[in-house]
Amino acid sequence: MKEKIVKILKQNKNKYISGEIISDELNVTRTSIWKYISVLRKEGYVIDSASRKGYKLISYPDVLDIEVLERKLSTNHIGKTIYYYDTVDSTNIKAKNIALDENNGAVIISEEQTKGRGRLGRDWISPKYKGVWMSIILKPNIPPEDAPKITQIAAAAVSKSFDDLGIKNKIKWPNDIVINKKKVCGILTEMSGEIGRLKYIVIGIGINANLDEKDLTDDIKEMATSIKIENGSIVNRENLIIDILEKFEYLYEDFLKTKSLNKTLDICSEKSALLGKMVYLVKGEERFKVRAIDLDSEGRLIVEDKLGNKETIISGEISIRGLENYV
Ligand code: BT5
Repeated sequence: MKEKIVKILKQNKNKYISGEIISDELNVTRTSIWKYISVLRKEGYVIDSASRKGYKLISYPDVLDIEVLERKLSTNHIGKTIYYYDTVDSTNIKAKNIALDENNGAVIISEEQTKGRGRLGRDWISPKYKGVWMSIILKPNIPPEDAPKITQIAAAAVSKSFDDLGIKNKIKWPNDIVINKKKVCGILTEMSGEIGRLKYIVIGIGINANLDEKDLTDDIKEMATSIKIENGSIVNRENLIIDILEKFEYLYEDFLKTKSLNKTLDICSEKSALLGKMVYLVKGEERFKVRAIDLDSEGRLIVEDKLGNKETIISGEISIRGLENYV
């Protein structure tokens, strides 16, 4: 019902439409229309009301149009089933709850997360209507230790989609996309399986698309930003999601077919914020100064210390920091 009222209000944007006309059209009482209008106002719709004239829609939040998204998406598997929510605890939690019974490629998208998670149990801020908070369920026939490769595929897909939308960005290995040295996107890969047998992988992608300064808490302000803050204009989230899912499918299918990450690694190397730079490797309380020199064929980071000793880093428990800034 709420959606139907919104539709009528949008058709009459900037002019008054009487409660009576709406209630006749939808066959409900004027009191219930009034109740729905109150709910909509709480959700961020600005609706003027005037006695004897009715309601006038002034502005509305940027709600995802999933029908448009589904219609435009031209993938074979990824996003063929989309679960769309107004609010959830975490799209990764939702995905894990249904993964065993779901098809490969199902996608969970929410306008808001109340318990969004980063790696190592960190919080992920996910304000309503402002970001891309989504998870993809995958059931590839690969060994569990290959799961981090899917993180690289997702990072490459997001980075290339940003490029296509004219958003300058870099990939900060293993799971961040940064703009002007600050993080706008994080990827959280989780899996379920036994030794040698993978049941499913959930790839969570969080993008600070249209967050404003006030949405970023003090503890993350130094390191985090949004596309809107950096570019000064609102991103169309539907287009962004479509582009990411299509690019992700292309790289993911290529990886399964060829058993090689080459296409992904070309992008990850070209767009790397780290390669060639001195960085800190942070392992718990310890940190080591090293130079990031390459990605190996498995998507792991190769670093070199000042004595020339090389080490290959797997993504797990490691964080990378720039010597002065986040990157
Ligand atoms: C990540 O963790 O980067 C993975 C984030 C994954 C989020 C998605 S949203 C959809 C899906 N459902 C979930 O519950 N999660 C996934 P990590 O590498 O631990 O990075 C966390 C750090 O990123 C923080 O400490 C901040 O410095 C920075 N950051 C940037 N934007 C942030 C935001 N919106 N909220 C919290 N931290 C943010």
